[in-house]
Amino acid sequence: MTKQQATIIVNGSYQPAQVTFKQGVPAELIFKRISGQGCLDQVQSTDFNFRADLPLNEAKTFTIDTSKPGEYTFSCGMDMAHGKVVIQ
Ligand SMILES: [Cu+2]
Repeated sequence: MTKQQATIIVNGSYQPAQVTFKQGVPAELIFKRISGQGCLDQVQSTDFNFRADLPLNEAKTFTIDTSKPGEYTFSCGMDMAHGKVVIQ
């Protein structure tokens, strides 16, 4: 079974703001912040239990549990900008 990956560019917003993974296939969600725009220097998800700084121009990778289908959210550190992970 291959690994799936999705990269989200953080550039004042999440681009894209929604990614989709297949259920049951190991997944990595990668954030790369390329500008100081907005308040997106931290990313967090209570659904996936992560919170981390996003250093400028560095890829930050999170392993995602894809065992349960559904819609999961992440946001900036202040919960103002939002994104979604769909597992199906
Ligand atoms: Cu924010």
